[in-house]
Amino acid sequence: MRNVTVGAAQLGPIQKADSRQAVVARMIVLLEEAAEKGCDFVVFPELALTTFFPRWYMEDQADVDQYFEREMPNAATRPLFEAAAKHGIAISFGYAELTPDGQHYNTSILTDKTGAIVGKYRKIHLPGHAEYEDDIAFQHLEKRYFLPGDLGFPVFNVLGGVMGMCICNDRRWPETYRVMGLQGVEMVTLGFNTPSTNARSSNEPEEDRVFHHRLSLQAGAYQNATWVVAVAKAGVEDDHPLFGCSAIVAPNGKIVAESVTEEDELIVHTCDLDATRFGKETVFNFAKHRRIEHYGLITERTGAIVPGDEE
Ligand code: CDV
Repeated sequence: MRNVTVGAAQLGPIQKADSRQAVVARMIVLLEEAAEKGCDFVVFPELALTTFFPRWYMEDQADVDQYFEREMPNAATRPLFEAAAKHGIAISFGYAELTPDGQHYNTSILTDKTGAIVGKYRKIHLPGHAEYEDDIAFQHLEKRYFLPGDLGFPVFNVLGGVMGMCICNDRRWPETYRVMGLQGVEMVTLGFNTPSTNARSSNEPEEDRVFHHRLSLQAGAYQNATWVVAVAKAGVEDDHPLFGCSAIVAPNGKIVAESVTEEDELIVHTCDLDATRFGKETVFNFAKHRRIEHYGLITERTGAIVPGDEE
C-alpha cells in the first residue's frame, strides 16, 4: 500500500471586497483541520485567492492586474506555505499568475511536504470569450484575461507517487487525463469555479451541470486508472452562484467522498496509490492495447469535419 491521505479543501464564496489575507486565513483554518485529520496533502480550488474575476468585464489593465500574483509565495500567501511546512503537508492551489515578462496565466502549483514548490501547471483549455457579449446572462472572460497554458500536462514524482494537475474546464476533455495517463499519473488534482447556471441557456438545470461534472471526473479516473481530486470554489459570489460537489474519485471511477455544502468544507480520504495498478496493468494496459496508428486525428484536427466537407 502507498497511502496518501488527501484533503479536498473546498472554499465557499469569495466576494470582490475580500482581501487575500482574509482568504489565506480561511485556507489555514482548513489546513489546520486537515492536519488534525492526518492529511499528507491538501488541495484548494482554482483561483483560490480572489473572487472568480473573469465574470467581470474590465478594459483597464490595472483593474485586471490587481487579481494577479507577481510571485509565489508572496507576502499574502507566505503564512499558508509556512503553516503547510509546519504540519508537513503538501499543498496545491490555483491563482492568477503574472510573469516577470508580463504574461498572464491561470495557474496551479504543487508543493512537497516542506512547502517547496515542486510543480506548476498553466490552464490549457480556457473557456468563454475575449470580448463583452450582451446577449448572455453573465460574462466568462477567461480568453480575455489569460493565455493558454504553455507547460503541457506535466506530472511530478512527489508524495511517493506520480501527481498531475489540471484546472476546471480541463476536466471535461479526455485528452487532459490521457496525456497524464501516458506518463503514469496516479493522482490528478484540480480546482474549479463552475457557475450553477448556463450563461447561454436557461434550459440547463443545475442537476445536469453537476451530472456532467461528475461524469467527467469519473470517466477520466476510470479510463486512466488514476485518483482524481476535484475541489470547488462554491456559493454565491456577488450574486453569481457556483456549485460545490468537490469530489475524490477512485481509480475505478467511483466517488469515495463528496462535499455537502457550498461553504468552506474539508473532505478527506486515504488514497492507496497502488489501487491504480489493476486498471493500469489489466483493464487499461496502454502498452498492450492502444492503437496509436488510428489516433492521428486527435493531434491533427481541432474541430470536426464531416466527410465530403474537406477542402
Ligand atoms: N472556470 C471554468 O473553467 N469554468 C467552466 C465553466 C465556464 C463551464 C467549467 O468547465 O466548469
